[in-house]
Amino acid sequence: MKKIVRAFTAIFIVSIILIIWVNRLNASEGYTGENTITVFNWGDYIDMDLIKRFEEETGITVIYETFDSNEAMLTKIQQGGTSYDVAVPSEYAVERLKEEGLLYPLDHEKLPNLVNIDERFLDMPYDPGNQYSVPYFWGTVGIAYNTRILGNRTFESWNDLWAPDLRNQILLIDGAREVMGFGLNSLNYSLNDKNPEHLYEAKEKLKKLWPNIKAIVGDEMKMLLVNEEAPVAVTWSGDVSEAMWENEYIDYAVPKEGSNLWFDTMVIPKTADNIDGAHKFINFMLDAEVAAQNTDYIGYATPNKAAMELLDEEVVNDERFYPPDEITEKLEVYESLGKETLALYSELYLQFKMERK
Ligand code: SPD
Repeated sequence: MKKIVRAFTAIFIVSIILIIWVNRLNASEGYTGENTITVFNWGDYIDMDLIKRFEEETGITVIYETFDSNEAMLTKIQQGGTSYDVAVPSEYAVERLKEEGLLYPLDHEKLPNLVNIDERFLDMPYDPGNQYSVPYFWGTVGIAYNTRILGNRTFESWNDLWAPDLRNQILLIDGAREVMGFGLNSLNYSLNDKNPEHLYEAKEKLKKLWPNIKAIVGDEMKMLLVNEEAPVAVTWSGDVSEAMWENEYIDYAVPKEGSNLWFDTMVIPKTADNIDGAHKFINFMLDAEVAAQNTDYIGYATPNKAAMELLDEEVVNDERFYPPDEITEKLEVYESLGKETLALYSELYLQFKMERK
């Protein structure tokens, strides 16, 4: 009997030591105790079945929140009220978060699937060595147009949008950088221009576009294009490629004056509670099969080379949405403009929105 009691006591003591050791290990890796992560992404930008699959495979519960602009996302992270473990900023917002010390460096050892990303999209100027970010989707800003309604009409220049016969025919994506950007491009200025006079000139030119603007919209853009609510739209390439699956008359062009080449990325903000869980999530999204399913669902261009091999050739060979280097080289990536200039872009964009007659 004494032997049994001794054996139970030994097992009990070993169990207690193990529990303490595991708890310490978890604490050092950023676990919260509750095994959850909070993911902060653009609206309509993930196949929710993949969230379910991640939860089943890892036992980590995902709390999922969305935003509709980099500026809104930046404000939330700067305020620090919520423990976001993974966020999906675009490149210029990554630079901004880095400048403000609001990102954790990524542990590449925990991201073995990073090898799946095409080298073209690694080590970019906004994040050398991918110290803080890994690419999620990429694309351009351009003009979507409906050939059933508009016939053979083409959109080679941003200035084509100001044509008088397009009255009440145009949708704009609701983004300060996007709208101010094409306003600047239409005047042959850079979409990273910091000269307040040029910015004001762009705003005044955009004001003259109001008679042609039907609405400024967000995630509903795809649905509005599919339903032919308007025959022309300025929006992100991915929205258009997705809309084209459901409406064969939609086409897409990047105007000759130039446009924006953008990259959305996954990062771990300083607000994170579960750094290990965040790495697991990012690595999961980088898996070839997962990224292919996500791309199939979202319709945006994936930077995941291994996933591209699993996708329909027709999709990944479509140069409108997977433009080659000789086209992307002519486009501009948004730069982090600094607090004051970014505030001026937002202020002028707001003024433009309020100037509807
Ligand atoms: N509905 C998801 C939209 C995400 C688009 N991100 C593009 C950002 C370009 N700066």
